[in-house]
Amino acid sequence: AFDKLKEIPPDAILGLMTAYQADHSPDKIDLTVGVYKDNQGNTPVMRAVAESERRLIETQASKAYLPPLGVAGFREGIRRMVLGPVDGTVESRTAVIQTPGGCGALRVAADMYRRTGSGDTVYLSNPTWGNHRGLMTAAGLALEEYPYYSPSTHQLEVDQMLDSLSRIPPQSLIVLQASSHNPTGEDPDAATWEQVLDIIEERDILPLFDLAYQGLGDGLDQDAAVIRAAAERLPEMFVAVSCSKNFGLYRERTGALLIMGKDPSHRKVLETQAANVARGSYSMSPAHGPLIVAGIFEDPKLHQLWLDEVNEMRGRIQGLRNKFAQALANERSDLDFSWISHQRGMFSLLGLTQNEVDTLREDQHLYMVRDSRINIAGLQGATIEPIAKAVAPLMS
Ligand code: PLP
Ligand code: TYF
Repeated sequence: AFDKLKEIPPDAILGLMTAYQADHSPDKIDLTVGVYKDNQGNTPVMRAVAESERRLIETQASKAYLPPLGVAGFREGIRRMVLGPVDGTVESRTAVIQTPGGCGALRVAADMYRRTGSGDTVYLSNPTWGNHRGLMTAAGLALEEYPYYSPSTHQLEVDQMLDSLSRIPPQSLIVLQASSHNPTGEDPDAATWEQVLDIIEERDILPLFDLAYQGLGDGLDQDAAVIRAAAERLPEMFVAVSCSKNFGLYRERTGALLIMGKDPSHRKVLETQAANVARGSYSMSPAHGPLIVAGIFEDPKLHQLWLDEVNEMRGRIQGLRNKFAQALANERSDLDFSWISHQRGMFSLLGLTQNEVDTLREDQHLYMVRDSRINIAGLQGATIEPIAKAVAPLMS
């Protein structure tokens, strides 16, 4: 049977990470995979996470199975982190299941959508994160795109997006990145989000909000603002939450799926369906990460430490954006680079061709994703200027 299978090339992003690791040049620079890095290029374990994990290991008496929906303190804490201080109705309408990372949540959502029988198509932004396509296709959904951003003008394509959304068939599924859009760094402003929600409500479209960078854009509350607005006015939605970036728990595979139904009586149905989808593949989600997160949510001092660390990460990213924009402007007084400062989160698209990206990698050991996405957190005080000098001549 296995001889019928063909080798598959590595993931476009993770493959470059491997290529970078194999490069022996002392000058190599990694702006590929979206992990937060400090000024030394390290991705340290967050202090609040290390302390919570230490306590967990000291006190944990068993590794026996937990209930299928996951750790109660984690589920409750995530609901509050995402929805904020909501009124009891929204809370009682919202099912929460712990998932293996944000990817696990996206896949469970896609499988659940299939089960509703409402449709077989999902709408993704153009461009979007490559994994969205794989995850949605694996669930049996057909892919469609809506216009989102033009890498050549560095602008959101608002009119084209709204026009396209207003023609999506009712009950379709749409993936919306709530903030710090991957790969563009460009998010709709509040007024544009309102227009998007108007269309979604009017046309009875089912939104799947992807929330992978909460806290790293404008702030924990601001980054979930569109989700909170949607919770106030829409009957149904999914939210796929990742703790990979804002808790630095990447490899622990920590996330959650929120499923908001029309009224509280649906919640049990949604929870049992989600648990059943999970049982059909990985049975239940790993609990180490969620127990660490619950330990942070439940201790006011650790919670504050974590908030401070998230704020520090966000501040560093924003500082790097400003410095990088300035360094580029020093090279090219003919261009306006303010878009790099006003974009949010870890990523921006430089707008280079694949050939240019390949040449930078081969000749200068500067690694970025082939669509010219850079990880802003991968910039360092000492590398900003050489990077600006390498890429500025190619930009427009
Ligand atoms: N969605 C987006 C847009 C992402 O960039 C990521 C990032 O890694 C995820 C979801 C989920 O990641 P994970 O499954 O590692 O939590
Ligand atoms: O976009 C990124 O770099 C992150 C990490 O298959 C990532 O979201 C990249 C590729 C992948 C899984 C995670």
